[in-house]
Amino acid sequence: MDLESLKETNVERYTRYKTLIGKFVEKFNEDPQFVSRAPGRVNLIGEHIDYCGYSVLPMALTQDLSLAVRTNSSTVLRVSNINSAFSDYIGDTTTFTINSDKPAWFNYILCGIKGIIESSNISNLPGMDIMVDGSVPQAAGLSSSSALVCAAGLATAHACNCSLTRLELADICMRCEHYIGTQGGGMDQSISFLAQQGMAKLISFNPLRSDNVVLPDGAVFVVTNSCVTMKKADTAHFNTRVTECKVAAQMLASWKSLDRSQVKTLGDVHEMLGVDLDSMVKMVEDLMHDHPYNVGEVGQQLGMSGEEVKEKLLFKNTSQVDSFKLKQRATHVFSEARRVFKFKEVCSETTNPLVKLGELMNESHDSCSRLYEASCKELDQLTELCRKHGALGSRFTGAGWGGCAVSLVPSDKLNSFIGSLRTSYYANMNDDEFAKAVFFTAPGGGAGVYLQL
Ligand code: A2G
Repeated sequence: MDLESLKETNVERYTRYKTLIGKFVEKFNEDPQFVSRAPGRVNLIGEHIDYCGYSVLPMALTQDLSLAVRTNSSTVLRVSNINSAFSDYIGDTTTFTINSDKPAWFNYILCGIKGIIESSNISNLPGMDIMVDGSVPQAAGLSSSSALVCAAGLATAHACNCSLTRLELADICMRCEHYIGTQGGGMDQSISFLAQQGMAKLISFNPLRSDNVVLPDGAVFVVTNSCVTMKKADTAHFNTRVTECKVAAQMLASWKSLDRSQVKTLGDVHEMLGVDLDSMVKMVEDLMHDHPYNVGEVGQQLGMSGEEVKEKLLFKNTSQVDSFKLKQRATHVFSEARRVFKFKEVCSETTNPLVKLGELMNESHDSCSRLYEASCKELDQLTELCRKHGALGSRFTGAGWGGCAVSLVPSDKLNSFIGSLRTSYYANMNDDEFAKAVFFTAPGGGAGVYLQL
């Protein structure tokens, strides 16, 4: 699509891009050749299960990360952000390195570029000048970082004329974000590429696919920011949970005498046993004890020394972890996977689906908070308030430990819901801040490129 056609279809985005282009010209003294954009997402249900191989159910936001881009005749890579709080980056497309110890914002762009270089065997990537504008709230669980990876991956693919499908781009970007160090699943990058306007998506993995989910009428999904910021890559919380799930999968495989070399995720164990999810929940209940496992106990069961457990099952930033709540984490994963399928089923029911969807969302929050310990007191308080003020269901969305909640609110209660939150959780905010912290959007479309003609 060319940029000018946006004037007809999306004047707000068109105006925003005109400003972005203006900033590009100010910085680099030339027009950009194109703008690549990738949306953030709100996950409706299916939290912390994508990296265990299970399907999740997000929708894309209309907010996105947008990059104005021009290739240059050298190999110099210059990245700038219209928000001056983000420092400039200057590097070289042939020699740049990604810092995963304390990743600065532009490292997510480098991940996207590296992903395309490696997957498409590009040896002569030109230099690029890039100006970034983000409208996804940051460190809020709405996937602003993955949107940046995806927009950069798409820009690089476009700059190099690589013809890749959306599925291929999603697959490349979900892998290359691992260069940053967090071992996430592929939900964020997949919905960013595979989203379709007006649809939520059931995203499934191995192989990656997406199925449309039409959300029922009569209610809206409202996003509310807890205002507790959470940068996944800055703490070991996220990778600790990934580790616990990996260890739980190995332990279950060992108890069930499966070939452990074939088992990477809890989903693998499930698939190899060929039973249903109810049976998996029951199996965890029967086989695992409530108190945490330690490296010694894990090693004993798996026939490994403590050092081997650390080497084979832990990540760089979880190497000190010696307490694994395997029963709680595995119970969350299998029961959450069951809730995702139920949610999709209920979406197509005609009789009163909203109440059931709300219940599933509440159960999901409870499980994420109590069993997975990925919530925080502000998110627990906020979801509680949302229910009190009329939401049929409310849960945190994204990685957790801060960030946003998503609530299912009947349309006829929307005004009173927003009004009550304004005077309770958000009483200390001004109107501008409140408008950014609480919003609802219809499902947005996926990533794309606009040409500057
Ligand atoms: O937490 C993050 O958003 C993860 N994304 C995503 O894959 C998923 O695991 C989610 C929790 O459900 C990244 O790590 C990029």
